Amino acid sequence: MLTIYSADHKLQDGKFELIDGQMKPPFEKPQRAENVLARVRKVGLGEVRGPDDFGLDPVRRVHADDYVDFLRIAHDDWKKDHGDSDGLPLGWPCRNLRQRIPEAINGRLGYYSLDAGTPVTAGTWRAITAAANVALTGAKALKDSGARGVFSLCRPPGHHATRDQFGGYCFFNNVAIAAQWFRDQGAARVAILDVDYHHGNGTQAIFYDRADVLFVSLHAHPTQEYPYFLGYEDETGEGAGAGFNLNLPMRFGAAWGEYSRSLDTGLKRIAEYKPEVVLVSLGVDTFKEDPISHFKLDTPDYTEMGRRIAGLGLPTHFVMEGGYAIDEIGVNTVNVLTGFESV
Ligand code: SS9
Ligand code: ZN
Repeated sequence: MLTIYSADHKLQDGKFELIDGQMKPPFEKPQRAENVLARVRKVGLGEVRGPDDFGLDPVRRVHADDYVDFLRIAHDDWKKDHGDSDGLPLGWPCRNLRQRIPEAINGRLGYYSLDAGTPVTAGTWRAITAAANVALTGAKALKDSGARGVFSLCRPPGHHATRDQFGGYCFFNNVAIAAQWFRDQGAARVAILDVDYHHGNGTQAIFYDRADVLFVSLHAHPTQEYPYFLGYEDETGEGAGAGFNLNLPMRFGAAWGEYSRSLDTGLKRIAEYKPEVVLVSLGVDTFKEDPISHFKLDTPDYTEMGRRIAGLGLPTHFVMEGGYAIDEIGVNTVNVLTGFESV
């Protein structure tokens, strides 16, 4: 399987995230992608290729112009007020406040974000444009080559990013940008399967009122876990998109038995939909040793996950999302890909 990778991901290297009342070194760090890449090479998965530059047009098909323009200058503006540190918001336009864009960078960071766990650094812009290009290059390679599967080793991840908000370590929604690109290239129906431990709130929100992109997500129940305010069972789509959103939340402690039944339910829905292409938001933070998660998947389960996804028999674009157990992120991620190829 072809892998797309850019070393520019290393430019997203935050000093701290605010988590559980403490400033901690970020869990979302460069070594994650390096360990996945090392495993891709070790098992001889296939060629590793750098991204092409697609420019910002395909990004703007998913994200608001003002949000894209904000991200481009956010750290420069932060630096003017606060010096060289990472930018983090600490106040949001919540209930009983106005939805206005203030002048101050602190206020704009709040307006355009979901949480204070996602540092905006000097290198963020270059890293996130590279990640979007990695996803787009993978999409194009899948379409042009007629291969069964392609792996876009995106970092930072993307599935929490909405049309105009960053958070959950995500800035540009890489999988949504790639899905929209397939649509714009003529694919009538596109399905996204999100197997990251966290609900893909950004991806869901972007496509919620559309029938041309089916979103299916398996995740920790939002009543217990981040992002807390989206990802419930009763969110099934609206307007033209009614019936084209499927959330399969599971409580803390879910292991392969329960997880695989949800996976089969999700895959059945995707098969009924008859998409021309499937995108997989591939997070492996469902792993039993993940430091921020509470599911119990084990390393061989990822191989079986790949096999079951291959059972769809559809062109499949794997897009990297989360996974924070640094020592096992490589083997778990690549097991999904080799499992897929083994069928
Ligand atoms: C957990 C805080 C989680 C955000 C996690 C984002 C994961 C992206 N107590 N913070 S895949
Ligand atoms: Zn996650």
